[in-house]
Amino acid sequence: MDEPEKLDRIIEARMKLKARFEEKMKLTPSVADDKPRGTGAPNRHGMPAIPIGQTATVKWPVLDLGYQPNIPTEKWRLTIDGAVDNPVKLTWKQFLDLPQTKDTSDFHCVTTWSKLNMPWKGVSLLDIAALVHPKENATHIMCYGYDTYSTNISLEEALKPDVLLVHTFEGQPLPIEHGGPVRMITPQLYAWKGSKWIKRIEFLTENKLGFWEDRGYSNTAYPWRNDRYSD
Ligand SMILES: Nc1nc2c(c(=O)[nH]1)N[C@H]1C(S)=C(S)[C@@H](COP(=O)(O)O)O[C@H]1N2
Ligand SMILES: [Mo]
Repeated sequence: MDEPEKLDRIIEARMKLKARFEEKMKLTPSVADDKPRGTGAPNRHGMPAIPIGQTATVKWPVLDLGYQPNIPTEKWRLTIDGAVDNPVKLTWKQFLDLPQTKDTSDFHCVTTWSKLNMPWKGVSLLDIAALVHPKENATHIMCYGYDTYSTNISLEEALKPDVLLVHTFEGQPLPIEHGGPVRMITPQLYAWKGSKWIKRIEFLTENKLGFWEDRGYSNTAYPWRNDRYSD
């Protein structure tokens, strides 16, 4: 298959997926709440810049499980499988050959710091999904890190256009301590939903709990609802 044709297919699949999840996305709290909790000027989704209980930082703290895997790009692979028609295992080159997206977004850690206006570059999860074709009954994903981390997200959150698998921050390769060579970001949810050192994305037909979700953190993680822990 030649490259323009491949790109056309991804774009067509992307539009279909967008249409399939559009209504559900519009109803998610981080865009739909009419009384979001927080302070500061509205962000691009109409939510206050600083969610309730958060403080803006300039520094970028590092959080991990006490181990930072070092994966050279020649050895790096990203598996995308589960409830999909076309499972893939991407090499670094194949990953960089996918459509690239630049975006500037905010990062809200559940430990109460927020870092605003972070310039990223990477591949949108929507384009990854367009490549693998989720089955009609797929509802969630589980993301796995090279450090044994895992975290679950619903598809109406994961397929939002600002959810990216980033390899570049401020024009430089993403540092290892922040999850390089590639991590996920979820600007509309607490940042634990974005796996650093991402290794595998599994599409699921029912929700499962990831590492922190299994230890009392919220399934849904909505910053403007102070939705930190499960009830
Ligand atoms: N693989 C992996 N991803 C992870 C974590 C982790 O320990 N391992 N920590 C999460 C948490 S709790 C947060 S707040 C962010 C922190 O990202 P940072 O260290 O780049 O600030 O990554 C999330 N993703
Ligand atoms: Mo966190």
